[in-house]
Amino acid sequence: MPKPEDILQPGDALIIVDVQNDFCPGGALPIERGDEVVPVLNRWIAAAVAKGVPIYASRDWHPHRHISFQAYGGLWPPHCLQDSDGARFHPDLKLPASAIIVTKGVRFDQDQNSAFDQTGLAVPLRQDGVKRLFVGGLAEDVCVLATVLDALQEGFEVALIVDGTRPVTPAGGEAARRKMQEAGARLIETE
Ligand code: VGL
Ligand code: ZN
Repeated sequence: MPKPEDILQPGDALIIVDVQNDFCPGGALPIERGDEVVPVLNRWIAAAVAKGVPIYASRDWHPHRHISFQAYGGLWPPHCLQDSDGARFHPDLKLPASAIIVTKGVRFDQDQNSAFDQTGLAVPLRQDGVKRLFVGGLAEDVCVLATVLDALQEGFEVALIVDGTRPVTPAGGEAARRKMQEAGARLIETE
């Protein structure tokens, strides 16, 4: 299987979705084996740094009264509260200082699962001439799915890092993978 350093080239960007404590075992909305994406994505991060490929890391960053929380009509327990430990990136994720943080989920009136949803993320990517995106993180069937579909809609070539993502449920993960592939994403495995 190919290595990240053999894949990444100028014109690419690495998009790391929501690798935050609350989505890992022990967190408020834990994804089974969610922490296993960290060593995989660290290899992609190292390769991106070596190749001068920009790294974007999104984070879910909710106010206490967020519409996605069960108490306010949503699906989820409270998670990724702004400035909380749960909202921090996983401590082993080796993001360089040059990584660009994309904050989402701050609106009171709607959720923003996609890193592109009202963040303007496509703007710096286009300014940098980025054509191909490599996407991994959490969760495969929620925010990774939404991000990949939006990225394709925005006209980017998109590859899902299959071993660098985990779903909330196995069935959800399978359905999400199928949707991403049908929408035109490439599925790549590096481990
Ligand atoms: C996510 C559920 C709720 C995600 C965010 O990052 O996939 N999932 N909020
Ligand atoms: Zn959320």
